[in-house]
Amino acid sequence: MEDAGMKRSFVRILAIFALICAAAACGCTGTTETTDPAASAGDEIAWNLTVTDGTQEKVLSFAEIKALPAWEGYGYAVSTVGIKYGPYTVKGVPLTTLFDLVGGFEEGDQVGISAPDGYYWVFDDEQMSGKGFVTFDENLKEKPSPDLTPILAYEFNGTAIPDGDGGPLRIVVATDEPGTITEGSAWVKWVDRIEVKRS
Ligand SMILES: Nc1nc2c(c(=O)[nH]1)N[C@H]1C(S)=C(S)[C@@H](COP(=O)(O)O)O[C@H]1N2
Ligand SMILES: [Mo]
Repeated sequence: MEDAGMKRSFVRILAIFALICAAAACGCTGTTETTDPAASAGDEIAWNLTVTDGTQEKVLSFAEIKALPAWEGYGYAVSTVGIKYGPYTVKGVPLTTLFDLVGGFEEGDQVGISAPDGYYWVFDDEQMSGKGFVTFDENLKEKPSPDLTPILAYEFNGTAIPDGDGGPLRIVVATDEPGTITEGSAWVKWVDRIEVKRS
């Protein structure tokens, strides 16, 4: 009798746990929520970023990245299949700030961003100055681009970026004002290497 009752509540707990896991894995609402206090504190996150220009190389810890001058704005992306992610408030470090650590970024240079899953994305110098991106309004109608800032983000909506959303470090093509959607393909997840390719 008591055994059956315990079994039932165990099954119920398992079912709730499975639901939570499914919701976390899905992430289809595009909102970011984390209640993990360690994740919001953020500084203990074990992750290294390599910044290089092929000659000089700097390896930065997550805490060292958070100690750099921060940039805050908005991010809103659309995937190739039309799923919208965001809008988020985003916080991170402009890529140009990172390049100051390895001799700066100059006209004609390009930027290669890599992640451990093998994804690789390139920004040209026009994009590094915030231009030359395709942008959309909330109805996914193409609209003229405001000035954009490619950043290495470590917070969405005031909390650490969960792994499922590409954290702890994700590229965001960010804006000063909400309401502009950028192409998700440039929002590299799990960034671990950023390279300036000298012209
Ligand atoms: N590391 C990494 N980042 C990535 C990708 C990827 O496969 N690996 N896919 C990109 C693409 S094509 C899109 S549209 C967005 C959102 O992809 P998702 O819907 O698979 O999360 O992440 C981008 N960042
Ligand atoms: Mo995509």
